[in-house]
Amino acid sequence: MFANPSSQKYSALAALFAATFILTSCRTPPEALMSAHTRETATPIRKTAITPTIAVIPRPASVAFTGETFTLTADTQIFVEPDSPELLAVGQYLAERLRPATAYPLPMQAATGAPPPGSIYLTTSGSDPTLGEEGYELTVTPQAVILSAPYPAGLFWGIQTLRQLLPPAVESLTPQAGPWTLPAGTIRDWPRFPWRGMMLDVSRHFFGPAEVRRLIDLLALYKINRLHLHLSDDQGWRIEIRSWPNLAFHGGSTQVGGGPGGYYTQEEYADLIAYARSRYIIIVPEIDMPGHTNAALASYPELNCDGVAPPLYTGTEVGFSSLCLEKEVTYRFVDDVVSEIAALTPGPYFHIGGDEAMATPLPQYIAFVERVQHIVQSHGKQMIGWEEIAQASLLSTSIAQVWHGGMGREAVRQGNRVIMSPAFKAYLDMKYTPDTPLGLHWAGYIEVRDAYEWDPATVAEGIGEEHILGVEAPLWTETIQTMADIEWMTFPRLMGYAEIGWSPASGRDWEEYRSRLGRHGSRLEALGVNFYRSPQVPWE
Ligand code: TNX
Repeated sequence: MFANPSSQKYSALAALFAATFILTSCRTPPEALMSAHTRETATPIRKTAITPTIAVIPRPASVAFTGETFTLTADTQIFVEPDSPELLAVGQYLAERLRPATAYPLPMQAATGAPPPGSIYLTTSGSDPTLGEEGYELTVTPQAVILSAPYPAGLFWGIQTLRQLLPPAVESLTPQAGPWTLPAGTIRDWPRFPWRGMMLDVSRHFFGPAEVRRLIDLLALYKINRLHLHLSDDQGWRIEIRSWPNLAFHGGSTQVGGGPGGYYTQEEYADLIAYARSRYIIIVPEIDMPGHTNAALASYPELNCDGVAPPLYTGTEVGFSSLCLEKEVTYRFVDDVVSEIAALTPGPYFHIGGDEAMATPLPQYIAFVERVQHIVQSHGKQMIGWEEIAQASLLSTSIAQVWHGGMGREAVRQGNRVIMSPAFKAYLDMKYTPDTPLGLHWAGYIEVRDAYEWDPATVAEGIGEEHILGVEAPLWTETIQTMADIEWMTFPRLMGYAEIGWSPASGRDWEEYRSRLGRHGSRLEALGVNFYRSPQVPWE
């Protein structure tokens, strides 16, 4: 781990760690490591399963604790490698998470020599490249905490593990009693899938930037790395488009139930993107088309085949609206919208919706998706669409989001990758039980156990591990009106989806998970999360 010459200056510290742990070879590929960690070896490492006091979610790929501890004190300092603004930002993020509850100063600085005993040290140089883009290694001894990763994203996810190794009270925003003790040992960890997402429908009910930022912070704690924003639907258009201003002014002026709605200005949207990026989360913007477009049709009469703008819609039916696919103005509209949003979005994806186009004839639908696919590509983005898009001929870079399965197979047959969001397992708007006051139940009831006990690689016939980019849990908001509602439907089910997306499939077990999840009750409380206290979970 410290063999790289560029990390020579930390060799004293490295020797200290080498004395405590004999680490698995840096070159060992992740798959081999998984089996290595289930074998008994002759090393002095005391390997245990996650010990009763450790409750990291998602479960790390490999864990070995020594039984010793490291304790944060008023003298603890955070060091990062010099010369990297990104690492400094990650170090700053860690300091900001730990300062309120500990009330320690936790000064953060670039290290120019071996960090003194008692420090936390974040580094990318000399790290194990086989950990990949998001993997990390966290080494804790009684003397120091060393977090190392090939890329800053791995350090960021490692920090989430570090947070979860500390007592739950560390999440509090007011000073709490310590001691702030971490278990000593080594965690080597990397994700199973590159896509671990949540979708928030801000169209049926609008949620402002402050609410989205809070959600982003909660997603980060569980290593969720995509936030898909459903920015338009029949009930509301939620992003300013300068070349078509009435979309937001008129189309964004209401929501389900007739409330005032709202929209993000381009500046607010760009700020959200930057905020998410600082949490290593990519925002995926969705403009749903050609159906789910009443808000746009109401804002511009020329987008309608009969040239007449319908009234705004505040109900919850689906499948009644369609852009007029015979008119050229429709494609100019799509090009302008994609162009403006793509310019604001550094992430590589643009989601075109494409679901439930019941008011569009199928041949026209197919031609539309194929044309829009090229528009999206011309603005430098990869197209994503709900699985219905697989009826069209897809470019190899396009991605289908599976929600019922049938057409997802068609995407796979074409050689395209899929994101798994099976409604009966992964829809956050489904009620937990018949008694859940919020939500729908057309795809069934999804208790915490149902949300956890499934696997993306076996849930849909004909779709296997090699076709899957990852998992995403959508929260449709027909019945969701407040941040408290979002939290109630999202937590704790999202933690299960996070684990399905991140942790190795082997060894995933409900009984073990539910006791680990139970230990997150007080952490969620410290964060002020309004979560569903499922009777299936032994909450602490
Ligand atoms: C189906 S799933 C929809 C949404 C609804 C949701 C409610 C999908 C791609 N479309 O328009 O909000 O059901 O659960």
